[in-house]
Amino acid sequence: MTEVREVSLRPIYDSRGALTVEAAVTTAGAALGCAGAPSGASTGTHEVRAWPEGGVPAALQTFRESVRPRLLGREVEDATGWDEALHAIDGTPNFAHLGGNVATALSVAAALARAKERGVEPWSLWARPGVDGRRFPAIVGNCMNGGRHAIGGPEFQEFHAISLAERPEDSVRAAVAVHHAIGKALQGKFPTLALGRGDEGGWVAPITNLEGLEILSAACAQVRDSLHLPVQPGLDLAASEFFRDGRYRYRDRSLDAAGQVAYLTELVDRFGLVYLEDPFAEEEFASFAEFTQAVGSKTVVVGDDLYTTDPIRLARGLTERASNAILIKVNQIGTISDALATVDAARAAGWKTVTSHRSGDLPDGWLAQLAVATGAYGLKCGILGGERVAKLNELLRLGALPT
Ligand code: 2PG
Ligand code: MG
Repeated sequence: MTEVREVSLRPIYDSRGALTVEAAVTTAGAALGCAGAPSGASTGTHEVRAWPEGGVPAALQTFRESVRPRLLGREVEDATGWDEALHAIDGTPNFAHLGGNVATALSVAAALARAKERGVEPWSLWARPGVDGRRFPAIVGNCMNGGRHAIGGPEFQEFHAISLAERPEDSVRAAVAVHHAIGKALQGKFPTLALGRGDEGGWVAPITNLEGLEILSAACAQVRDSLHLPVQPGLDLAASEFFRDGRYRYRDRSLDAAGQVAYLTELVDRFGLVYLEDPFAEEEFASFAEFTQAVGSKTVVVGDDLYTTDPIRLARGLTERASNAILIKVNQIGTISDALATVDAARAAGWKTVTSHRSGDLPDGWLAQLAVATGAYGLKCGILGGERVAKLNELLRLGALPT
């Protein structure tokens, strides 16, 4: 029995300079767990409310007045009880009173304090049945940014290196090498242009979707040849962002649902895409299902805005066979316990899970722990930039632990 002696919340800034919060939980045994809440730009409609009315200042006030007093003295070992208390204190179905980001920071901070108290790695507290901590996820590494994460880039939001080597030291090396190779390719293509990087640390350049795919697949091929490591191209389209009045609106074309299915099926074959996230808008379960039927045997089809880590939306996806994988973002649903319940439902159906950062994130490593704990297919955390590399470095640390 170890009780929570102190719990605090303070304002901090995320990688985009947006105000967010960091929670700190201290146990009676002086174990301290700290976690900040990340935040999205291309958020799904069905995510829990990130902040209450009044934003971060209101969230801090609510915490001081009505949350902290009800958390002090709780048993830190009772993970489920802690997360249930957050729901009970909030009293709404979507964390509208506390803010889902406050709940996320408090849920993760308590888990990290629990791990410290026990002297174990956090993954072992979150481990799903059959997970032993020695299987590591692929890196789903953002190399080029577009959409809402980059001004002047392509419509597709994220161009990924899917780095599939078994050992983190290999998968991270290959992902970083693809990022570097893309930088060189872009410098060659635009010798006089000042190139930039987007919200998730991927390159931004004035290129089309197809040019982006050509550069990405060439960089992956180059790294496969030089390092002899498995790395393949993938995409997060975040298609809700360019879906209006029933059509996917690109600069050079406008496609209905059937057109989008045909277009993406062709891209999968042409570029050997092994990963496609949110290829359709967030309510388009039928299009997802049609596409998964067509390419699901060779490609990981992932729902992000489609599911928002919500077990009810996942259940619909399972019934309709809308995809074969789900993205897991803790702050889409609010607590670690809720996220793990969704992971369990996906795993029970044989679906893959991908543990994901947000476009506004923090230099914390716990996401890598969660990916390992849940036997995730992928850790989606970007590649370069302090808040991205922090997660890769945590994975490297876990990979280097003695067996
Ligand atoms: C996504 C995420 C992270 P955001 O769409 O998958 O890459 O972006 O955090 O802006 O929702
Ligand atoms: Mg996404």
